[in-house]
Amino acid sequence: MSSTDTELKTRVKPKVERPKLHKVILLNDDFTPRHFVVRVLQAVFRIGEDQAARIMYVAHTRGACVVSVYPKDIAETKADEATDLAKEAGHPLQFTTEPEE
Ligand code: TYC
Repeated sequence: MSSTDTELKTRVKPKVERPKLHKVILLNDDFTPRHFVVRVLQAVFRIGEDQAARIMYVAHTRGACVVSVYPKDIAETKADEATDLAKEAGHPLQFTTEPEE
């Protein structure tokens, strides 16, 4: 391959951009019991108890915490699933999503 070929190749933009990942964010509230938050994190995001407890505590003390990142549709489905589980149990716990920078 000549150096000209190499130069051309490195300048070509990929045809398909990698889709942006989206963050699922856990929001604090004053009412949802801590143990319930931990259970929901474990069930919906497949996180172990220790890590779930750490994420819950960060949200509890700072107001919010990133739980994980996923492709947009999966992030939105998981955020809705987790928020719905809480709603069904009568808790105001909420999860939101936002694109990663
Ligand atoms: N702040 C809640 C309480 O004191 C517990 C809690 C933690 C709720 C994290 C939501 O994302 C949350 N019972």
